[in-house]
Amino acid sequence: MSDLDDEAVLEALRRLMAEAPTEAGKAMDACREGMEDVGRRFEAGEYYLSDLVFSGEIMTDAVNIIKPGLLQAGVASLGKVIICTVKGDLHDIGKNIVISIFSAAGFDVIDLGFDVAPDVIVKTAQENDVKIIGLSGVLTLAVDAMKASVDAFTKAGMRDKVKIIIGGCPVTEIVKDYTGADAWSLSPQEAVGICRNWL
Ligand code: B12
Repeated sequence: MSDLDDEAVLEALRRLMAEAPTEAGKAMDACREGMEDVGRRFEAGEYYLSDLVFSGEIMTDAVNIIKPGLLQAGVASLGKVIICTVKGDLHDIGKNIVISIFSAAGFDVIDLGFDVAPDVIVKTAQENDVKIIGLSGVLTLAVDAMKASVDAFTKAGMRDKVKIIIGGCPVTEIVKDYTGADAWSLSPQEAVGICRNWL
């Protein structure tokens, strides 16, 4: 992945799905690590923006191949959840993976897309009576946008009516505390478990 060798990545994943589909989660972690290396090589000036775009395309194709292995058996609808990438951040590959996994787990997902303003998230939650909000972001500035989104629920007097989970590469326990979110995770599968417990 980090060498942007799309044929090698996709062929390896096709083989994995034929031989050991239960290992799809590990393959996803490996692809993400590869993407992190792409980011490092971009920072070092070795890769250009076009390489970032290409890495995103490989990741999307990779996820499409391993998705059946990632998805758990479908269950009856668990309830609604809003998922979006926060204001100022245009990265949506991770968000889309989270949506696939939440949908497959039985959540009714409202996908607000990327670069989503806090008031749009609050309004959508109000209008659709949504109790769980998933915020994604990969830029450092996404951390402040996540905090602004959580604060918007407080200002609207709705903070105790919703649970908010955040994710994306800059997210840690410290970021969770800073933003005021209820939980954080980098693993969509783990996040499904957390949200099931909330329900
Ligand atoms: C692909 C990519 C792009 C693509 C995005 C395509 C797309 N449709 O998303 C393009 C080329 C458009 C792009 C643009 C830019 N990018 Co960019 N990009 C990346 C790259 C290489 C990979 C991101 C990615 O998709 N990772 C794979 C996914 C699967 O991982 P993930 O997002 O972390 O998601 C997983 C988990 O975190 C979790 N998760 C994610 N969201 C959520 C939400 C919840 C609720 C939960 C529970 C879990 C969860 O689940 C996912 C699956 O496991 C990263 C490098 C990196 N380290 O991530 C840089 C990176 C994020 N980009 C960076 C930069 C600088 C930019 C640009 C500013 C470049 C420029 N000069 O224009 C622009 C930003 C534009 C903007 N305003 O957003 C920097 C950010 C630096 C910073 N500290 O802020 C990075 C880190 C690269 C680097 N090291 O310099 N980028």
